[in-house]
Parts: sequence; C-alpha cells; structure tokens
Amino acid sequence: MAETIEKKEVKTERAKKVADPVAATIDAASQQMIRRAQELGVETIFDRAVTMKPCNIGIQGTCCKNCAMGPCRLPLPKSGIEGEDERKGLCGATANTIAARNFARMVAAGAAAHSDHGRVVAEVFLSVARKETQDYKIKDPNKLLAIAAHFGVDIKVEVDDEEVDRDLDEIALEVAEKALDEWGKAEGELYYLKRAPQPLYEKWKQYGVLPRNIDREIVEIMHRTHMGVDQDYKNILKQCTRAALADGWGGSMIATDLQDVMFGKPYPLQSEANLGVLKEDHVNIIIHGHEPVLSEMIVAAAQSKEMVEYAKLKGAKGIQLAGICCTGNEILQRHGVPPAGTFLQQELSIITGACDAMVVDVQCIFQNLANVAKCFHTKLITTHPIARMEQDNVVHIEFDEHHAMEDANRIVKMAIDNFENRGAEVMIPSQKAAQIAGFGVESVEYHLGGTFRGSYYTLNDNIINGRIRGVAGVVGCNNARTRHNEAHIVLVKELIKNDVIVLTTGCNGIACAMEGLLTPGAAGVYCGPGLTEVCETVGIPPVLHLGSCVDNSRILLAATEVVKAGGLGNDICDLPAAGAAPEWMSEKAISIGQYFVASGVYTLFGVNLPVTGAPVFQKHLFEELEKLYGGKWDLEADPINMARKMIAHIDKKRKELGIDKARERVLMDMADRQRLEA
Ligand code: SF4
Ligand code: MSK
Repeated sequence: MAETIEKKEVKTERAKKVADPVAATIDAASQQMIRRAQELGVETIFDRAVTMKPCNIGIQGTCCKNCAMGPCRLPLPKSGIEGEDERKGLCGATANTIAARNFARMVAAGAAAHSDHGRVVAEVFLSVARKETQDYKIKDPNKLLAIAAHFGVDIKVEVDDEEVDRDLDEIALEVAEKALDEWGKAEGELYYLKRAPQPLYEKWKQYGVLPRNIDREIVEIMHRTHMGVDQDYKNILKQCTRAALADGWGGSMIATDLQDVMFGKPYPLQSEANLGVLKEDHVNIIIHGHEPVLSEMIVAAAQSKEMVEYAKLKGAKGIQLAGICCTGNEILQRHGVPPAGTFLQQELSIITGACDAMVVDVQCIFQNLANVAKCFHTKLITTHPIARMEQDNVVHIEFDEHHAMEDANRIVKMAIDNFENRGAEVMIPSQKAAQIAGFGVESVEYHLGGTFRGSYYTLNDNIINGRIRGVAGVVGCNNARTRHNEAHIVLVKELIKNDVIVLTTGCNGIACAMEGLLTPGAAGVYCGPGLTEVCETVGIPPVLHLGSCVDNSRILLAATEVVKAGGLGNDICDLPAAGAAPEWMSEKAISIGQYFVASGVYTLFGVNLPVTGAPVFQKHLFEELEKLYGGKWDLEADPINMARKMIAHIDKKRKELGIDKARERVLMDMADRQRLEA
C-alpha cells in the first residue's frame, strides 16, 4: 500500500513539471510572477511550454490536413534529400505545395485579423461621419484632410469660380464610404498602393500583385489552397503577396489612419512599462487585445471625475489603467497609459492578484486567462462579438459604438466594485522602466526632419554621413518556445550599438520599454558614437516606438518618406534598412513579413519558419523573391547573428548607394570592427 502511494506521488510530481523561471524569461518581474504562480499552483504558458513539445512535422510546414484523406505528413528525411524529392501526399501534393499552402493560409489569417480590425475602425468612422454616435469625434481634421487626397476625395470645392474649403463633414463621409469600400469594391485596386514609391508600385503592377480589394485577396487564398486547386508554389506565393499587400498597404494602413483621425495622431509622451506599473492602492484595469475603439472610451471613463470619485468611495486612491499587447500600445501611444507587459505576461499580470478587471477584445488573448482569473478575484471581461470565452467566470459586455461610453462606464464601474474583493495574495513586482513612446511618421518628421530638401532630409543626411548606419524595423511577438524577451533585447542592443536606429512596434516595443531602451538617456549607454550623437542632439531615444501591430504601416510610410527625401535611392529596397521579428508567433507576423518583403525589405524571423521541410519553396522565399521585389525572407534564431546579417545587408546597401566611405568617418572601437568584419 505504502509503495503504491509513493509511486503515485512521484507520478504527480512528474505531471507537475514546471518551468524554470530564469530559463523562461530575462525579466525579473516575470520570473517573480512565474515563481509565485508555481507556489500558488496556478499553471502558466511557461509551464505548458515545458511539458508540451511542438510537432516535428508541423514545425517544418509539411503537414497537410486540407482534406479528410490526410493529414498527410511529409517531413524531411533525417539524411536530407538526395536527387529528386519524391515525397507526396495522397493526392500527390508535394512538400513545396503543402508548405506554400500552409504559409498562404497563415498570410490569409494574419491579413484577415489586421484587416478586420481595420474594418471595425472604418465602420466606427462611418458612424462618426453620419453623426450616428456622439461618443467619437474627428479629433485630427488635418490628418483627415491628408488622407482624403489618397482616397481621391476633394478637399476644396469651387464656389462662384473660387476654390474654397469643402465642408469637413462631407469630406469625412466620402472618406468613410471609400475606405469601407476597400474591403469589397468590385473593380480597380486599393487606393493606398499609390502611396508607395513609384518604382515599387510599378513592380507590383508588372508582377500582377496589385490587390483588388481586401476581402477578395483573403478569400482567394482560401480557395486556391483548398484541396486540388493551386498546385504551383510560386503562384500560391504570388497570391500571398497580393493578400499581404492588401494588409500592409490596405487594412492595416486604413486602421492606423482612421484611428489617428478619430483618436489623434500619437505624439511623443512619457510613460512606464512592466508589471510594476500596477498599484496596490488603486483599482487596476488591464486592457488587452488590439482594437482601440473601446479602450479609447475606457481611458475617458477611467479619467472621469465621477469614476475616480467612485473609486475613492470604494477605498481606492484612484484608477490605474495598464495595457497588454497592442490595445495597450494604442492607448500608450495616444494617452501614455503604461503597458503592464508583453504578450507572455498576460497571465502574470493577473497573478499579481492586483488586477481588478482585465478587458479583452480581439487577438493574442490566451484561452487560459479564464482559468488563471478563476484563481484570483479578477473580472475577465470579453467585449467583442467575435471573441468570446466559454468559461462561466467570464463576463461578456458587448461593445457597440452607438453606446460606447455607456459600455465603458459599466466596465470601469465593475472593476471598481471588484476592488474590495482582492485577496491577501497581492504581490506586485517592483520592476518598471521609464519610456518615451508615441512616435509616428509625422513626429519622426518633426524630430528628425527638416524642410531643406524634403521632410526627412535631416534623417537622410545623418544616414548619408554615416552617423546613422541604417534603419531597422524590429517588431513582433513573444514566443513561449524561446526565452521571453531575450532575442528582442539582444538584437536591438546589438543594432543600436552599431549605430542602427530601430523603429519598433508591437510586443518588441513593450520589451524595449521594459529594458529602458525607449529613453533618450539609453543612447549614451547602449549606442555607437554616431547614433548617440544624433539622439543626444535631437533628444530622442535610439529605439522609436511606432505603436501596435497595424502600425507597422507607419514603418512602410516612414520608409517611403525617407525615399522621397532623396539621396538614398529611388525605392524602399535601395535603403540601408532591414526588418526583423525575433520572437514571432502570430500568423499576423507572417502577413507582415510578406508585405515587408514585397515592399523591398530584407526581413529576418527568429524561432523557426514552417517552410524548412520544403527546401525549394524556402529558396523561393529566401532568394528568388529578392529578384522580384528587392526584399527577401531569412531565418535566424540567434539574435547576435541576426543583427550581423541585418548590418551586413545595411552595409551592402550603403556600398551600392556609394555612401560606405562616409561611414568610415564615424569611429568604432577596434573590437567592434573586427567582430563585424568576421
Ligand atoms: Fe493529403 Fe492532398 Fe488531402 Fe493534403 S490535400 S491532406 S496532401 S490528400
Ligand atoms: S500583440 S501579434 S503578440 S506583437 Fe500585437 Fe504582440 Fe504579436 Fe500579439
């Protein structure tokens, strides 16, 4: 009997294999919370990553389940492929077709997620233009006028032979209708494609990848990848390009623009980041997801005198809002609301025991949040009709733009009422870092721009003279298969050390903020001499936070402005620039990667890419695309190697532009030089 019990305990012990907090994350606050969760017996994603290994065939991209004769699994043989690749699914689909179809479906899902976000924003904007809602307004009429031109909407009218300003409400209505039509118009191509540099637009035209409308390109991927349709990996990828461009230069860009019109353009502001932003004596409300239409209202509600008074009446000193993921980034950019953490910290923020309500909308929301919330007093509130949770401890308050403020007040009140239910288990890590966030195309222009030759001239000048070696867009998620934030931080530090200025979005932005890289002071500590000089002169951080996932469109437009300002070639692919998503996990990242590549950017992903089981398709992505668009994919799990590859690409572009000599004026130490030459 005793023996049986002993064995059972061992078994239980085995079943409870948990993560090593230090191996799981570089962030001390997160390590503390993982330990805390383990003490309390609350399971997190870090523990599940230890016990559940990824599928070895899926990771190579060569498992097909597109019909009921499968799944057909075509892993690369351990010995590699010699001679002809004879692997086939039941229907004869090759590894390349299967990997291309899987890749395409990731693009479709990613583009759909971003673009559906954009659609909601466009619908809310239409309600504003029609004056069907009082809760939203046009906060930035100048931005509306700026984007109207891109939709072909006149901003002037002729009255008595004289040109006068057109009525703003009329402009708004026409922009709203044209924007919404981008999802389903019967003819033509997306308006915003012409915002790209002319040579890039011409390439898209030449290769037949101009998106017709957003929904169509996504639907067509699903059709083409259905069993027995498109069996040519290059043709499948062509459709990926169309759908991805419809995301980057369509749905995402429209989302960003209309959000700026309704909620205001971001402008640099001060904030903080990490779990330490939560306050023990405040009502803490965490907002998580991607669509800012409700969170804008929650910010307004939480700042209202009435709600603050109510919180005080309930024994709190005030209301602390905080964000997770990209809804967090949206309210950070426009209101300075601090992020409590990145994607991998969502469970941990509840484990503080101090989260009175977590409000979620769409994307990147763990289903396990409900299980974690059950162990604490936290009210988990879903708000979106397309993103509900089945668990009975989840409250659903469906958001509607027609009574947005009412919904927001209800949510904030619910959080305040829950403050008194906090248990004894509150433990808020002390770690938080100061940050300057809120950059955008316009504010970069203001800080780094000039009017002499073009709006981004000063930036270009500093690139040409070599103080800034190049520009990197570093974006994307966390991935529980790698150490939380490590690749983000190692990569970004290596880039800025080598005078590469970094534009960031998404969870990379939050990770950099947590590390203190989003402050002007970081320049003197982490950057090479050229970038330090520029940052200190202008007073900007070496890493500029441009916002959320849809705001990657800001990076496209910033790159376009750099091209326009002159001196660095005629197209995005000419720029000394590269992109990376070192800890990606989301299908949205694949769509982003594809639109960056098709816009001419050398784009590296970390962790893995589910194409490695199909070497011919992989070669198409990693080599052949460059001949078409000037950009290409690459995979590099090691962040230092990733930085070296990006810098080598930047240097190659400098040489092609004939500005490699200028760079030599900026002195690096010998060790740096030797390492880069190696
Ligand atoms: Fe297998 Fe072909 Fe069906 Fe895919 S579509 S599961 S490869 S039979
Ligand atoms: S939130 S998509 S984990 S960046 Fe945009 Fe972060 Fe990636 Fe979600």
